Amino acid sequence: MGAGGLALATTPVLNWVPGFLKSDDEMPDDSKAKRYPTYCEVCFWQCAGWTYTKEVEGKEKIWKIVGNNDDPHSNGRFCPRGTGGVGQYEDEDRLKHPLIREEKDGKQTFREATWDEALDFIAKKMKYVAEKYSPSCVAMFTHGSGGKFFTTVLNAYGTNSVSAPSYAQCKGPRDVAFNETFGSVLGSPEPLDIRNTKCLVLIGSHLGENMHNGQVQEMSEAIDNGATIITVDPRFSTVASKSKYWLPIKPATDIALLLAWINVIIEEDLYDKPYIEKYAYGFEELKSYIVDKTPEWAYGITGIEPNVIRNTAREMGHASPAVIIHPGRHVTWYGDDTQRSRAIAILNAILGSWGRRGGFYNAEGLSMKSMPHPPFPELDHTWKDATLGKYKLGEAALASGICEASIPSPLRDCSYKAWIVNGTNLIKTIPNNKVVLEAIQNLELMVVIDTMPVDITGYADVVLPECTYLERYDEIRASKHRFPTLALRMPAAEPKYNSKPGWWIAKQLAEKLGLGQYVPYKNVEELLDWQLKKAGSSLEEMKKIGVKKLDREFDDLYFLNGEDYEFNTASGKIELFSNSFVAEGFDAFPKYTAHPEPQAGFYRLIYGRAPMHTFGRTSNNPNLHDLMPENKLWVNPKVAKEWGLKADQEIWLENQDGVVSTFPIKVRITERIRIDSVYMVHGFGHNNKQLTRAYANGACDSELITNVMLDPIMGGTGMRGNFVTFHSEKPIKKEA
Ligand SMILES: Nc1nc2c(c(=O)[nH]1)N[C@H]1C(S)=C(S)[C@@H](COP(=O)(O)OP(=O)(O)OC[C@H]3O[C@@H](n4cnc5c(=O)[nH]c(N)nc54)[C@H](O)[C@@H]3O)O[C@H]1N2
Ligand SMILES: Nc1nc2c(c(=O)[nH]1)N[C@H]1C(S)=C(S)[C@@H](COP(=O)(O)OP(=O)(O)OC[C@H]3O[C@@H](n4cnc5c(=O)[nH]c(N)nc54)[C@H](O)[C@@H]3O)O[C@H]1N2
Ligand code: SF4
Ligand SMILES: [Mo]
Repeated sequence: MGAGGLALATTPVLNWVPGFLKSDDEMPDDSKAKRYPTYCEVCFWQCAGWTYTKEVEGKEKIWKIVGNNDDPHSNGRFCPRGTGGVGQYEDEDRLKHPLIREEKDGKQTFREATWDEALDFIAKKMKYVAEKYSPSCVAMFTHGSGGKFFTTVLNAYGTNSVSAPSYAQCKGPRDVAFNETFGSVLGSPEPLDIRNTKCLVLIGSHLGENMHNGQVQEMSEAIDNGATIITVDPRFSTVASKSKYWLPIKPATDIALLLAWINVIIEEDLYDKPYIEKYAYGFEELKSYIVDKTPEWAYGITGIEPNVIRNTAREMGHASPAVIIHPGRHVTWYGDDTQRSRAIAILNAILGSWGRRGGFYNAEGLSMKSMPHPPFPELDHTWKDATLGKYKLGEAALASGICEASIPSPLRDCSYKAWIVNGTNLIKTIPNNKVVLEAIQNLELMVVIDTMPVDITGYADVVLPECTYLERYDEIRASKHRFPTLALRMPAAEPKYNSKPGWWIAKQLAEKLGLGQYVPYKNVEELLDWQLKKAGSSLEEMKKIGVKKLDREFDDLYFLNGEDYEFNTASGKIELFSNSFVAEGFDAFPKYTAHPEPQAGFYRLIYGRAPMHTFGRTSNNPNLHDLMPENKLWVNPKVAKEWGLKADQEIWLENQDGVVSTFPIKVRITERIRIDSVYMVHGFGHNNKQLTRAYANGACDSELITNVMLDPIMGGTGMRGNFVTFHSEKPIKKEA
């Protein structure tokens, strides 16, 4: 297949974002190159692209990956991590064979096993757990594509306890808040009309470091078109440097700022009156509630001056309805996160941005059909039982909740006995890993399906090496966007070593469990072709085009002027006042509550992303490791001076509970961080020596996050209430 016709779509100025493919001349032009459609697995944005191969010494080799022009997630260009994805395939530290834990001379080791042996072992143990306890005592954790194959097997076996860290450790509070307000959980990609917006407000969202591709590109387009960017962040983030206003807020006080903005917008009549009259419920109550939440009140809490609060509110009001207060993504910060997200939802509502051009559009997608199979068995316990009746407004299983419910307790008549962990490194992902470790000690079986030897693989009874996304077929990506799209991932190379694709592993396991009728296809090609034909395409067509754009069913991307609309909420309206919160004993409107502050000599530990890495999953990737081998601790110059810290000096961190970082971290002295906080990128400080590049490089934020502030509404794990102090030499570790 030739490689012509790859001119880039519109090209916003992206030179402030490191590493994006910049122009056609970086595209493959070798006429001998073959290309295979894929979508990226380096992060969860799932950009669609092409994997190119070329012949080297008579053998076809993976060469490079570029974006697919028809794909709205990538618009034809990949971020540096996606471009570096070839490194996942090439990484010689990858998991190579199935492994079974065994005890030899009193020592625990892993031995290599065949696939048959490993899967027989798992099926036997799962049958035993089903008989001795119940199939519903098996839980799965999964993050990333491929999860559906395993979920089907588990549903057929008799459990629905399937959870992802992208809920209670990431966007759960936002999902609940937006669902209660607008009757929608937003999803991914978020339906934000950023390219048409006149004003974008970022509360912590650090786009440009958070590299969610389409959003970064659209923000650049909006900036080029003169949109106002307002960034609220205790740190001068990359996007703060592109913003008209940077509000260096005191951490943990955003709710006060949001309420003051609502105050100004209502008091100064800047809200969208006809919209509110037509669509909203509870405006008068809101108006009385915010009377005293003035900019002067918020100033004392947030440190943001009243005139700045007023001016930024006016910017939003004048841009309305083409304004977006970004709902954020990783929002589990301080335990009152659902309420902070509610404040964001309410602010968007009064500005009339929901359903409007330059605000939130109405996304449309398609769901893939399942091949007919027998009904799933009845469940004697569900994931909801894990939380003992708490968090009724939550809509998905909590990964942290399942961990807790795996530790036997008199409060429960059943605890989880076995875990299947697919593509999530729970030890570094769920805060307070003491609970995770205690849960694991109580399991009768833990199976880990991963591509790399990470923390969690070290605790498994059986490790199953999945091949990388470049070596496999996977589920069809059928995401919602301005129009529905389908995207295919197919292998561009044979699986290396003795690794296998997830779909194959799941199907084998189903058959060994006697559940073959739930996976009624010979191979994944047959399944995908069947699904694609139901959706108006075929495997053959998708292999050629990679991405198929479908027409919208309805022409309703935005509301028409004055259109009647019923929201999917209890009142059928946008709920400014939340009756369901009140019914569950929570405040109808978001309330600011003060959070603990660091003691003298301690600094709030905040963390975030870097453009060239995704969590800990890329730190050993040979391409990306070279771009950023370790993280550094951002320290304000005043603090550095007080402590006598020098640039690049290695220090150890100790948190409020006496937990000391395993590895030291280098100091980066910069004005770009407030004096009450320090900052590091998450995903470094790996403990597994088999990660030959990533081991011991930088420090790990997760181990210092021992204080978890639980969100009472949905169980999210607030992680930013931890404080650290510095040691220039490694202190003797205290018992925490
Ligand atoms: N390159 C890259 N991009 C990614 C990822 C990745 O691993 N790498 N991961 C993806 C995923 S899964 C997610 S969920 C998103 C997360 O990305 P975002 O949703 O953008 O994450 P946040 O936690 O909002 O962003 C961290 C920012 O919050 C600031 N901050 C800390 N405390 C406060 C506070 O109290 N108030 C305010 N206003 N700001 C504060 C920090 O200084 C930092 O700049 O990124 C996605 N994109
Ligand atoms: N301390 C701290 N904790 C956090 C965050 C933070 O910023 N700081 N962020 C939170 C957020 S927003 C999120 S979304 C979660 C993310 O949590 P996770 O998704 O658990 O994050 P990763 O560290 O990327 O772990 C992914 C695992 O998947 C493996 N993997 C990669 N590709 C494949 C594949 O193709 N197949 C399989 N089977 N495995 C694969 C990787 O090797 C790695 O072990 O973490 C949350 N937890
Ligand atoms: S944003 Fe980057 S890493 Fe994420 S899916 Fe797209 S190209 Fe891959
Ligand atoms: Mo996330």
